[in-house]
This record gives sequence, C-alpha cells and structure tokens, in this order.
Amino acid sequence: MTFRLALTAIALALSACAIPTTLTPQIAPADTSFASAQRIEVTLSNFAFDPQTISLRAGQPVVLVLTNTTGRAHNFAAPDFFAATQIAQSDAAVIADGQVEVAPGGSVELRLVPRAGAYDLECTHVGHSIRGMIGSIVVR
Ligand SMILES: [Cu+2]
Repeated sequence: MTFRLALTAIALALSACAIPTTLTPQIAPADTSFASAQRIEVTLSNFAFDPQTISLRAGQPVVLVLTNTTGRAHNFAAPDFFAATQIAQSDAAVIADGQVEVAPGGSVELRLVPRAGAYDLECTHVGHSIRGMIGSIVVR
C-alpha cells in the first residue's frame, strides 16, 4: 500500500515536471541563423491546411509562414511539434498551449528549428477539424 502511494507520488511529480516543457516553447540559441532560412508557406482556409503535410528538415532553421485567407479565425495546433521544436525568442510569445492563432486575413511568421518526428496538426476551433482541418508535420 505504501509502495503504491509512493509510485503515485512519483508519477504526480513527473507529470508536474512535464507541464512547463509543453506550455513553454524551447528557445533557439540566439546565434541561430534565420536570415537565410527557407520559408515554408502554409495557408489556412475553410477548412483545410495547404499543404496538408508539411515537410521540414530536422535541425535546419526555417521560417514557417502561416496565412489565414478567410474571414474567420483559425489556428495551427500542433502541441507535440512545438514541444519538440526550438523557437526564436522573438516568436515564442505567439505560441500558447501548443497552438498559434491566425486572425482572419492575417499572417504569422515563426522562426524555428524542428526536431525529427511526425506530428499531428489540427485547427481546434469548434467543428473545424471534423470538416477536414487536419494535417501533419513530417520532419526528417
Ligand atoms: Cu479553423
């Protein structure tokens, strides 16, 4: 019984430690060169991401440009991707809970260094993902 309580306490402690890494993006080193980085354009529309699969190079600085071409708000929600990615200090504030809001007709630029993996992408606005606003990010 005491052993089980101890395990529970350890599990709680570990999950508490995990919270800051998912809520706070990792900051890219200040000397990361984004000036010559490739720009990857992603369009958010009703109700799709274009391209639906975003391909990035592991460890390569990139500028991800998210553009909302519609008259309604959308977001780019990829918590696992953002938890594994380094973000330029100047862009970190636009990421909240692993997602980035893109205002109607607006555009957001994210300077980041992705880590290898395959990550889910969706728009979490009510009813959007079920209408097709899902995608993936593949980093090789
Ligand atoms: Cu949406």
